[in-house]
Amino acid sequence: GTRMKGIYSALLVSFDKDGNINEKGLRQIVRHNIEVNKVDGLYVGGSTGENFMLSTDEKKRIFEIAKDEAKDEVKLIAQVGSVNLKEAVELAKFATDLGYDALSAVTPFYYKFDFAEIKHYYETIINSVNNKMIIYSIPFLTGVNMSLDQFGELFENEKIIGVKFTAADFYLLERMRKRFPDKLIYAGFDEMMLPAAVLGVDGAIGSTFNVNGVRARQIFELAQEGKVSEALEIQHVTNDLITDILGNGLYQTIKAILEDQGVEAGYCRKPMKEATPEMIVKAKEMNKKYFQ
Ligand code: HMN
Repeated sequence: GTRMKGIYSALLVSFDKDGNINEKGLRQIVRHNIEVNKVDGLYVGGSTGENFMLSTDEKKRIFEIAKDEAKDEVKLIAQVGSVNLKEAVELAKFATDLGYDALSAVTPFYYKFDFAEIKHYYETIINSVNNKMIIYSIPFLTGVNMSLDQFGELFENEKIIGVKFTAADFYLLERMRKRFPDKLIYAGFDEMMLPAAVLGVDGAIGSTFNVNGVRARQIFELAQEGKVSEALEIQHVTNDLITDILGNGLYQTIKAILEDQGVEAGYCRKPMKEATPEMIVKAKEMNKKYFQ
């Protein structure tokens, strides 16, 4: 478990204007994360990867390209979760065969699955492969809120090694940290990284690290050293950036900033909209303000 700690970019995927994977651009995003953002790992196939709008073959192709480009330079987590459980199992096997260090799966969404169903979903995926599982909890998008006891029940399975906690419930986060000291907890909201780090998370997984990975690491490491006010200064700058990004369109803006830095980050997949000229102008201003 400990070797999986650290800062992970939730990997963006480059698409061309027609919504096809741009392999060259995807490889550039991987390289940029390793060389410029200096991340410890990549979280592939998450929300940021526009994963839930893709076909099974496209998801596999992205796992292949990311692994082929990153090799063993950084840790790789494959998000394989899907409401189609058979697809999730297929992707889990595929990513495991490629050599991914761990799997992650979003809580099954859309239908109101009860906890027994959620538990069956995780057990089915992880028992089909020789790999480890990180629960992906993101209640604001899935509507699934699990309790401390329910996390505890899932964590009884030794192969379920942690959780990506994309929530603002710091009470629950503190309770989890105390009760599961040996499980990996990753913070999922970049704008709340400092309080999560103070509560002792093991790492963070975020979309904005694709451009802001260096500041993210500073916040995390300063917090771990107990230098909270120094970390807060960097969180303030980071949150000025995140506020600007969220106000302009999350993934479109991060991609446009990367484009301005010479990385072919491309378009978003429909139904996500294309960045307007105004959005691109604002992204360029952000690149100038925060990265030059
Ligand atoms: C993923 O699955 O791609 C990410 O790990 C999700 C990550 O938690 C991001 N959440 C979403 O995009 C919904 C955050 O990095 C988020 O984008 C950021 O904190 C800005 O709100």
